[in-house]
Amino acid sequence: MDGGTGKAVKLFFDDRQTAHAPLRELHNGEWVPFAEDVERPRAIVAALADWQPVRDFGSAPLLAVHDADYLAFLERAHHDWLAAGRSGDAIGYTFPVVRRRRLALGRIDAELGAYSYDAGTPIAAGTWQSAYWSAQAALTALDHLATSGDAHAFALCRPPGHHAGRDYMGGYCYLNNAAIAARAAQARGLGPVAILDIDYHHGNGTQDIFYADPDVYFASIHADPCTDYPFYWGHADERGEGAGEGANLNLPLPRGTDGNSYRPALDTALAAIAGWGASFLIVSFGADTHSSDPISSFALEREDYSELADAIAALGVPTLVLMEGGYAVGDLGLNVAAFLSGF
Ligand code: OKP
Ligand code: ZN
Repeated sequence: MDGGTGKAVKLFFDDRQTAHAPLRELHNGEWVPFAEDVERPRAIVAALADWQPVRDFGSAPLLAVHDADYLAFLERAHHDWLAAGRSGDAIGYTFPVVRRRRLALGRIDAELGAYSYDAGTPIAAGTWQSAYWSAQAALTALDHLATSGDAHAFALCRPPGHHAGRDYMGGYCYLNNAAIAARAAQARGLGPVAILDIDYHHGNGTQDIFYADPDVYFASIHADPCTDYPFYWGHADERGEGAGEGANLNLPLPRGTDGNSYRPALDTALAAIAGWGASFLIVSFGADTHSSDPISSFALEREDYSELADAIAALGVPTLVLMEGGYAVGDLGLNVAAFLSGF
């Protein structure tokens, strides 16, 4: 705990996270400018002072979550795309649905489909570099918590991570930063670890990674997947499986949810996390719950964010905050600052 000293939460970001700059994405049947734009991290960096350097913890912590063949694919995909005579961003268009075999196929288009579940996650020249340093930012912030005695830290993860699974990308996500940090926290003896996902969208990748795992609790508050991306995950009856049964909590909320109607869900999630006995918390924070978000439909306001953070901090466990979504670039910096001010 901070002990009421009021010192600011340490912030972690690396400029190589801006190398990732896809041009466009397929959205509701149209090509539109890529919403997960480099202006997002720039706006957050500009709104807050005193950023800390990111250290390189190598690929071992990534391999604790992701398959080696998937990581190798991410690293070479854009090169293979160019080698196939293409230009621009690598993007798939054929996916191995429904229940097709896992085949080792060489053609880049087949690989792009096999390692993703949507067409909203292009791979540009700088994608691997940015995804790698985004994960390292999370690991550096975790290391800070493990060694400093501080109770809270923030990694400006970008690209985000919560839609990425063990062997797939999706929803602007390539490496699951929260899962990578959770495994690293366990390895440092900081567990039991809980992940609280308060992005507008369900964190399907994080859910999948820990679905049968009794040692990481996952709670997510998000737009009802009956109406919103990612549709096929995030329903309230998904409670984990096998040994992980009961360690997954989905709290879907309707479009239009504002701060007042969001708060009971947060209290439910926090009570569940406390009851489960978490001693370390990772927050997947999305500011796309804000009323001004261009791709989302909740109605939280800036002042709600400091109250959410205040409630989370009241759990009294060390907490690593990781950035996920938030696309209202004009409001984003101040919304993130408001959230962090609540700790
Ligand atoms: C990422 B995060 C494709 C349409 C689907 C994906 C939304 C991903 C949100 N263009 N959009 O959770 O904020
Ligand atoms: Zn989101």
